[in-house]
This record gives sequence, C-alpha cells and structure tokens, in this order.
Amino acid sequence: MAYTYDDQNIFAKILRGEIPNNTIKETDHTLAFRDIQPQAPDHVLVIPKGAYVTADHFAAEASDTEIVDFWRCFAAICGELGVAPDQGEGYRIISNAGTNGVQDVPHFHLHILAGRPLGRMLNS
Ligand code: DGP
Repeated sequence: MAYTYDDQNIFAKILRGEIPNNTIKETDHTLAFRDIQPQAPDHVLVIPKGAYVTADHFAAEASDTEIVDFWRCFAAICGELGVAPDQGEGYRIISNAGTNGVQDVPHFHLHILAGRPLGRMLNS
C-alpha cells in the first residue's frame, strides 16, 4: 500500500514557515531543529524537506540527492554538537514509525539524543 502524506502535520507546517522552530541547520533538502520536548540535553530532529511519512518511505522513494543530503546533514550536526564518539561521548538516533513505533508526527524524522547516558535501548 502506498503512503499518503498528511500535509497538515506539524513538521509540514514548520517547513512552510507557519510555525516557528529552533533551527540548528538547514540545507537544500534537509532541516534540523531542536525538539520542543527535549529528552536529553541535546535533542535534535532531522527531517527531509520532501513529503515522506517514515524512514522506510524516505529510503524507498527519496532521490539519491535527498538521501545523501539528509545523511551528510546528520553527520555535520553530530560534528557540530561534538557528540560523535571519535570526539565526544556518543549519541542515539531513533526514528519512530507507525502505531507500534509510536510515531506522533507523520513526517519522517530522526531524533538525535545526546548529552547524558541514555540507558539501554528499550525499557519494555
Ligand atoms: P515522534 O513520536 O517520533 O513522532 O516524535 C515527535 C517529536 O516532535 C516529539 O519528540 C515532540 C516533537 N514536536 C512536536 N511538535 C513540535 C513542534 O511544534 N516543534 C518542535 N520543535 N518539536 C515538536
């Protein structure tokens, strides 16, 4: 079944400039901003500017240019935050998808969490 993108989701509104955000990096195809409900000292959301619902949707249908731009942006953010393990204390990336993944916003996003020990991956 093909994905249907809801262009009224909160990140679509952020991308259209209808809702403010705390941008930390923007490229041609990617936007990164701080999560409004941070769960770690650094909690950044990285989103493609294109209309993709989940990580698998993005991986399947985004262009090579969009995919490279997204991951290079992610790498640059890790470097700028100083959290990559070769220079800092590490981080976790999470992308929730669908009902079991407990995805609240149906626009693909990567959570970068860093700045404190994050415990084991899952609590339940
Ligand atoms: P998820 O459950 O993976 O879909 O996470 C959605 C995240 O989006 C959640 O951590 C809170 C964040 N969030 C929701 N609304 C806004 C907003 O208006 N601005 C920002 N910066 N983050 C938001």
